Amino acid sequence: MKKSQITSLEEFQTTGYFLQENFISQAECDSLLKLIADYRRANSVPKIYRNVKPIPLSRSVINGKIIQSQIREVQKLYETMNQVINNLTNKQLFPLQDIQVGCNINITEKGGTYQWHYDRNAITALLYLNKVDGGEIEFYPNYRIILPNAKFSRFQSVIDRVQQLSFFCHIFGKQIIIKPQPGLLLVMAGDKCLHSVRPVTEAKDRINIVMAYDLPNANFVIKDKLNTYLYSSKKFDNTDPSYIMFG
Ligand SMILES: O=C(O)CCC(=O)C(=O)O
Ligand SMILES: [Fe+2]
Repeated sequence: MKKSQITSLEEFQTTGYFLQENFISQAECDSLLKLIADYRRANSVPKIYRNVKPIPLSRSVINGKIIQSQIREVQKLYETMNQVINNLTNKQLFPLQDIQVGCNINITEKGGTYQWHYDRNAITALLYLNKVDGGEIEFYPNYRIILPNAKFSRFQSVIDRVQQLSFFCHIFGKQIIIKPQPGLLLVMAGDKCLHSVRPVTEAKDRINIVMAYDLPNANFVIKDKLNTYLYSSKKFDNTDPSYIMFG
């Protein structure tokens, strides 16, 4: 292992996240932004709005199936990033089996936000392609009290709800706020790190690529409900899609 790799691994293991500025160059960001703009000129991109408190989910998304078949450069990036993630975590992780979810392009317009949540998967890499006013990601690394083998259970949902109360975060969490900038890479343990996106305050879209990795046998029992919630404009009942709720 290279020395820089060991340093990054230690940093990731102690802090629960990893940041690298200029992971890709401005020119590479521009070329990815152009591909995304070309796609958007020819296709409509669904906007997902879920009126949850205190921060709604309000963003448009190009899902992984489209990326795989039509935006090949982004798909290649998802695949090459896998090695970076494995070096950083010292684990053998893989792209998600659920292609729709594995790699996404999030487009957040003025006023848009992303609700407080944990990701379903173990490791998430966020690559920011541009700079906007507002739109900071706010997160609490390695914050979640996670139930072994019961990450999607009703009991886990109770723990998560308590931990998401703002006074709880302020007392027990370490708050990190990161402004998007072109080429910035943020890697986090997505299922342990509580995170949200603050409102974009200028009339320009915030654009980033979200890449998810996990063990090959990772099983997301909440998959169907959560996918409807995150990717379709269908109405959704009140139960939280991140958990299995009986009765
Ligand atoms: O856009 C971001 O900075 C975070 C997005 C996110 O958390 C997600 O898509 O799961
Ligand atoms: Fe997330």
